[in-house]
Amino acid sequence: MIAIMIGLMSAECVWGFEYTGSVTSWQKTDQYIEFNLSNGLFRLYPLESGVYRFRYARKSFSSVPSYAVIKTQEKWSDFTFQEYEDHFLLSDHFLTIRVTKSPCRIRISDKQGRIINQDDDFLGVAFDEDEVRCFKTLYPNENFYGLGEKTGELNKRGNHYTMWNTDFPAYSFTHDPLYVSIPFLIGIRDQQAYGIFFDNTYKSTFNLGAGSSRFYWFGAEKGEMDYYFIYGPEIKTIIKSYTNLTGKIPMPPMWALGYQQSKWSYYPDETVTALAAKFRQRNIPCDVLYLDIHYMDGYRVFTWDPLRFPDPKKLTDELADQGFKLITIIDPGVKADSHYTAAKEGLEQNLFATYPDGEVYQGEVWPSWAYFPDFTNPATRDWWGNKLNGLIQQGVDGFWNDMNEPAVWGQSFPDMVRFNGNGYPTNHKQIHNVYGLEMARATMDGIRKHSQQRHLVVTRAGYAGIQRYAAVWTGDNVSSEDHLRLACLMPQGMGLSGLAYTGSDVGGFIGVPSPALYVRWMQLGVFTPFFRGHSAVNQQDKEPWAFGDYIEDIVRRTILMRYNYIPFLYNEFHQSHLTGLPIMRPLFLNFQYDPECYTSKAQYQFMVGENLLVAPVVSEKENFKEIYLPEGQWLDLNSFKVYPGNQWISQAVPLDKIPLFLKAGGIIARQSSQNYIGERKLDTLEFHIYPASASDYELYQDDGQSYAYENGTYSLTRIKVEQNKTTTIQVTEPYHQYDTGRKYYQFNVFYAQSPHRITVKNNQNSVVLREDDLKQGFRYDSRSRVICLTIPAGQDSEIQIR
Ligand code: MIG
Repeated sequence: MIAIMIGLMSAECVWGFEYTGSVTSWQKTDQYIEFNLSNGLFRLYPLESGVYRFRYARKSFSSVPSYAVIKTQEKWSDFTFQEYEDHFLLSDHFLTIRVTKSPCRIRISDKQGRIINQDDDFLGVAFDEDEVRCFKTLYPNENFYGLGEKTGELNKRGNHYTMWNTDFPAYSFTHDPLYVSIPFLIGIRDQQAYGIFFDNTYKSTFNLGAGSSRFYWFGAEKGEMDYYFIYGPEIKTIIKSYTNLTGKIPMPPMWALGYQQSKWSYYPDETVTALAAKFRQRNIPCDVLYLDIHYMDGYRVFTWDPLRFPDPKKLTDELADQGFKLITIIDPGVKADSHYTAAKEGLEQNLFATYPDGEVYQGEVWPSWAYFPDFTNPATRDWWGNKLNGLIQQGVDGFWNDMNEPAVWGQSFPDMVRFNGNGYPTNHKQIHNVYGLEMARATMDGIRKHSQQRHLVVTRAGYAGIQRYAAVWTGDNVSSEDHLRLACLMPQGMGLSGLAYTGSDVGGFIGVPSPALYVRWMQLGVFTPFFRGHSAVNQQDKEPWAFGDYIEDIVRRTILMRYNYIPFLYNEFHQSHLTGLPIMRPLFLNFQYDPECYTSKAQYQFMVGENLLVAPVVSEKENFKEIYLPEGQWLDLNSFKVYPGNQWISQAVPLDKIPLFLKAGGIIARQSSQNYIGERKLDTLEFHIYPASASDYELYQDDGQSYAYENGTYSLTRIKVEQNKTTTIQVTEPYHQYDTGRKYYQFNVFYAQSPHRITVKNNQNSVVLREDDLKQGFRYDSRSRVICLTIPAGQDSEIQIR
């Protein structure tokens, strides 16, 4: 009894859980402040204003480098640190971190003294054998977002999540876990946000108030309690900081923004060329075709089935002639076959994961028994990249990494299987969640080494940082309304978690969509970064023409629309590449202080970039959609009606309609549609403008295929709009190291009444435009109230409308 009392008092060990105890001594180094605790160690790393790393261990800190964090710690000392009698205070520009001595607990407040986040007073950081946990006070009005690829509503409060990459086909609306683990969380209270990134690759848990209203906690079955706290209060600031740590998306090839068609599986080669021809005959745009596992010789990676695909280079050449790219699936498992080159090489060079006694591990997957490349071994990654080069030389344009959780039949890759761990030998427990990340890394490194052209990598599994290498698709979904809704929600949640390039199997992987479900999914796909139709084996066809002429016609126009938006979307990808912000965004990311944007109903709408609001119909039956318009004025791009914001409106949604709204001040670059990206040189770039008092837009362009942009070969076009009595539009080209080949700018300006006079000035002259003369003038469409005028590109100009 006495012993228990003492245990409780000192709060170090209570019935199994051990707590970190009290600060016994401390010291400050260049990089961190280290506290010796009565029952553990604690290091606090100040990284930059508002960003701190908290690290706890029982006895010693591990030296294993992070798989996720690529940013090295910079010298930063713009903070003060002081010891007081019973606590320490660390203060920077935004925050005060209070570290109490006994017990050692953290409390983080802003400069107004408002508590942002704090440890549970009693529980704090705890260990139970190998297990580590951190308990945080849970506030009644606190909600949680992020966590990467998670099902259910965007708000994760009240639920319990596991991070353990799992192949779970036909998952339900709330199933957990799935293929990807992103242990990054955004907490929001009173519309003020902070982020926590728990960088631990072992199986981990986020309990966000499931079963307790006192605390939320995150922890892992092993490893360190190692987390980054990122102060907002802007959600955007948090995502930028988080992706500063873990990386941003690379610029994809521009064709990767086009429509992509997949199926398990298209074969033989004539089926693939016929499929390509069908898209062209029917004038349905498409850029990429996929080969699923049947293209290989007995599921052996890096090989082709000699009967189905006797001449791969001929196939890729023929596809290239028709404007198609080809992506092949690449699974990690290497068939255990003594006559197979890849297996022989891997064994000879010790590139596969092994049992602790040195025997090479075999797991059963598509090729039957297979070896698993140890992608945490640099030599394996190098070898893998060289193997991929064979396919690159055959004209393959990208790789689709599947089964890289890693999945094996039976879903139980043995715990004790050994991995190199990039020089820190370890086992599957620690590696499981980063296996897909390291495979994608090997793939991207191989591409960069062997080709001057950008290729696309698509992955199913991943860990924090996967955005650096690959687009992520949401795996084996179902042709159902629930999954249409998930296809809207999951990419939004992933976008909050650093994964900007995401999408779902359009139409659903398993099952048969109703025609209406298929159309609605396509419409959502147009505004989802990764836009690919896919289908499981032995299903009814799901290509755009599979549902009859009427549906085909709607789907054609839907996909054409995607192609109209390519300049805008490509620019959004570039923005994301620079900032880490998502392309497809929950409303509350742009309108953080509007409570309505957090409602369940509003989560079935999203923003693309800053000003385009998309309200996809996520039902196969409904004829009306209620749409929330946040603050500002909104131009309905279907009816050209203007709506004031801060209200819900209801709209009829006939099957061919995608509700779309442009915010006042919004500027969008578009172009005419094509059958595929780069089909012809488009000499006109369109700007669609809804003028507000003042707004601007910068459009980034490059060749869309090489890495020349990294050395400055790109161009920027800037549009500045001001509206008072006159509407002035300035277009400048402040940077043009890349020749866009653009001859004209076409401006489409929403203007409430017929304009009196429009003048265009450039360096040489000033011209008054005539109405209804598209060459020397403008046209005003009194129905849509849009002025359309075209001016030569390649020079700075100013348009004045009165
Ligand atoms: O065990 O390659 O998620 O897209 O078509 C199934 C066959 C393996 C799962 C992927 C799916 C792909 C399928 N794969």
